[in-house]
Amino acid sequence: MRIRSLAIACVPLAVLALPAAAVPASAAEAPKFETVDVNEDGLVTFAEATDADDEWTEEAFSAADQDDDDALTEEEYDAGLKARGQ
Ligand SMILES: [Ca+2]
Ligand SMILES: [Ca+2]
Repeated sequence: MRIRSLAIACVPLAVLALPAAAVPASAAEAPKFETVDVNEDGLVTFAEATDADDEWTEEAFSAADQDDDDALTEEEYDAGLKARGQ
């Protein structure tokens, strides 16, 4: 009885784990602007970007930072993700 209920408890976990394992890392969606902007000042700094998403490089960040203020607005961030192929 005890073993059987344990087996039943494991089924939902196995089902949940499957879709995540089936998605290749490269196809994972980049985090949203609101998620990345941890201090909610409406700008994403390089530190915030790389903390949330290690795909950001300094080059990609600089290219996305259209006005060179070392921070990305939501528009700049989204454009930067598109430039990266996301
Ligand atoms: Ca911020
Ligand atoms: Ca900027």
